[in-house]
Amino acid sequence: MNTYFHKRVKTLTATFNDLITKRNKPLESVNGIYERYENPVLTAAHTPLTWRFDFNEKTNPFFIERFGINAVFNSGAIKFHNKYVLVPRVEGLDRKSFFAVAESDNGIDNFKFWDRPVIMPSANEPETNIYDMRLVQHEDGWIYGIFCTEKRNTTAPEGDQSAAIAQCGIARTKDLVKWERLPNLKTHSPQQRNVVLHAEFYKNKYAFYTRPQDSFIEAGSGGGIGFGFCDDIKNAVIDHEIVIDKKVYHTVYEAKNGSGPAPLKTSKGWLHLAHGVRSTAAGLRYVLYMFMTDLNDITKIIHKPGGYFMAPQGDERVGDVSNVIFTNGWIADDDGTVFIYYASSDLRTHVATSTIEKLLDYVMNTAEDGFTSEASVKTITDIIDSNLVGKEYNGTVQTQIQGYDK
Ligand code: M1P
Repeated sequence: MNTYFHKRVKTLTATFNDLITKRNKPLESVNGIYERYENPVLTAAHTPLTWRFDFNEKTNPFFIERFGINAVFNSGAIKFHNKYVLVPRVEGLDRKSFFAVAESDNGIDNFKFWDRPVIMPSANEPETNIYDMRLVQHEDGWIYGIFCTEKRNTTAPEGDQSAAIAQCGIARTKDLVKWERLPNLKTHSPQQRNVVLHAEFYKNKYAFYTRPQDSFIEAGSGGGIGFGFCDDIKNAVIDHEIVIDKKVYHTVYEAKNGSGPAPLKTSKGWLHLAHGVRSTAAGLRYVLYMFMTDLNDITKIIHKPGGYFMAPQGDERVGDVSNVIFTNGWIADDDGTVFIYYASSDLRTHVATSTIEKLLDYVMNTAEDGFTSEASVKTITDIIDSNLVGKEYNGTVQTQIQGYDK
């Protein structure tokens, strides 16, 4: 029992067990809105060895990896049977993504994958890749998985093997094991990504946040985060799509944006977490931002802080698609704690924690984007004025902070 094979099995198993039982510690929060954590909660290395290696010495004497995993990111999230459950986009070395379920007792560490990946039935149309599931416990009693389904654009010339079409896949389950695949969402947009199902009926209909787009990468005339509803989830057709949160010049959502997880209901309104994208000389930059919609009119934005809520930081900035932070999952506990699962640079999944109270304070009391440098200076001047004694600014250093007792 001391063969090369057995030594490798022992070493890799020990390393794997250390990783999946490692405690995660919160990092000091500077902005006071949320806390990041020391380690990612899921990475490629968290996927079970039994998925990747053949444990039979006869057929795999060198204990070679037979199916490599490249990345575990963009996780749907749900509290299920009292566990914090993530359904990430698991991407193999072959670039194909699939879904798998991982659970943790505390939501911040010790996430363990279930034994087998999700067997997602195919749609009645060709699809090559599936990813970015939004998990929603709908009031109709089903847990929905709303995700992106992608295939090659067969109208593109043979020489163009990148042109693709993205659409919204819909599946539902009661146990996260058996999934019933429903027909893909139909809208008038040639492409759809980042579609999210609202957890409640709206005007007795299923309501969707959409992201119409002209091509696979460009949102183009799609304009922003859209909204529409349909009568029948088993044949989901949105006839009329409106844009509720549009792209705006010189903001963090100038190039495109998209809903993150399904919005959270609070006493003040629906809290939304979304991603915004802008172009830079170094490529696209993806950050997260928040807004709130009205409890009665869920298409009406009533608060929207200026700027980003979270941006890639430190190691998060580097990955397969660098400078990206993306989210499609969060969990709100009954005590008000909110677990935000976000991915960095299309490689790994992290958690940040906050509370409903803090998020409401952030969303309702942070100044909106004034869309000019002058407006930004006005916002900061208002903060300074309320902080410092002596409202008349005469160029001297003012050190006394109003109301702060050292
Ligand atoms: O690569 C960054 C992200 O790009 C896409 O998001 P969007 O549709 O807004 O451009 C998605 O493919 C997402 O999975 C990916 O993380």
